[in-house]
Amino acid sequence: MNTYFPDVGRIPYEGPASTNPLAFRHYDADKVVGDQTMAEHLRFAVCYWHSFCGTGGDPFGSGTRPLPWNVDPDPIAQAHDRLDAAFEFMAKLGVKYYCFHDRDIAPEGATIKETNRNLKKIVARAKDLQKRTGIKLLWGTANLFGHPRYTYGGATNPDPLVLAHAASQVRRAIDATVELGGTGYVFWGGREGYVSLINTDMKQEREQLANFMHMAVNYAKKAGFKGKFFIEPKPKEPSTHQYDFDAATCLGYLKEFGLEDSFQLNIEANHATLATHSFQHDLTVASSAGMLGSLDINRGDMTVGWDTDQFPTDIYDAVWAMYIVLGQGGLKHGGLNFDAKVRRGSFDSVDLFYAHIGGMDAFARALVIADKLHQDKVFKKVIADRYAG
Ligand code: XUL
Ligand code: CO
Repeated sequence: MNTYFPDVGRIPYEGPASTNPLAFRHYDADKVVGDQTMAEHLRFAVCYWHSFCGTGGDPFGSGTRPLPWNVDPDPIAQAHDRLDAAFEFMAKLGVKYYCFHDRDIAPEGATIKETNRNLKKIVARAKDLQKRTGIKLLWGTANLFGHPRYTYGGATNPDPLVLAHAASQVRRAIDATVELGGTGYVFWGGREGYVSLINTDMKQEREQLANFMHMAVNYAKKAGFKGKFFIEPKPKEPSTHQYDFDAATCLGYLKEFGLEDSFQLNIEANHATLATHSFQHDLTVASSAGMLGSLDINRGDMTVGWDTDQFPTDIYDAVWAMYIVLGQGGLKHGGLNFDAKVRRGSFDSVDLFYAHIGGMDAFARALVIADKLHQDKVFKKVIADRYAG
């Protein structure tokens, strides 16, 4: 496997003094921190949609990334090429997990039957590549926001035919996740919300979404899913208001509809900040309720108000995240998924390596610092003293 990134080899660990941009300075996969290796603590996952489908385009301009794996005119051949590129990249980077939406890995066909067949074919190939490389699926999900049919939502759509389509799509995405051994399944509801309350029955939509989630849980049990469902909170974008607004809203929602035993939360840094919280805030809300399952580690730009999905480089944010993860004894079913994309100007294929190496180094360094903070018990003591009365 040396087709798409021929100029890059396996990324080595060279230590903090290295000036080689294609080497890790802090992420040393087998180094033991506390009771586990860095790889076991961090469980990094490469994000399929941004890394292998993202064109670099934005609302003001077209794509800039060449994406040589997305050029074959036959959509199935293209999906195969994309898988090959992803596994070559992950193996060279030394990341053990990945995450996808159904439509990132396999194209939609002319009919539902054809779409389902496409997904099955690609899943078989992914399974084979997983076996050959030892790379695993962290979580799967269904894209219920990209196709025009989902303009007014998937699970909350007022049209029963669209709702049925969404349900059948989630069923297949759960099958794919089970087949590939994923330990998580994510619900992120980009269009499960409203644009205007004038034409929205919020009570009906929230109930409809909960029924949908119950159906997914029941189906997954039958399909042999042994992992956890995760809700990924986000306040807005693309909807004006999303029902999965933030961690606290989602916890209340899960309780209100009796879903709290089957679900945990997947907290994303840039979603927390869009909700005018910090990453640390939403992680603490989830973790202190025993409901923190997984993390999407990116960051926003505090001077703009949208989801820029930048690679994480802020060491303070990363330390807090790892302090909270270590404090709850790790992530059983989840991991750290890079829901991040290279900037529009970073169109050289090597830039994808630089971006991941930077993010992995930031979190590896943060893990060591967070472990020391736990050992020193400085914050624990301050808090214990403060509440001693
Ligand atoms: C969108 C987002 C999603 C989810 C998966 O903001 O974060 O890509 O992570 O659907
Ligand atoms: Co995300």
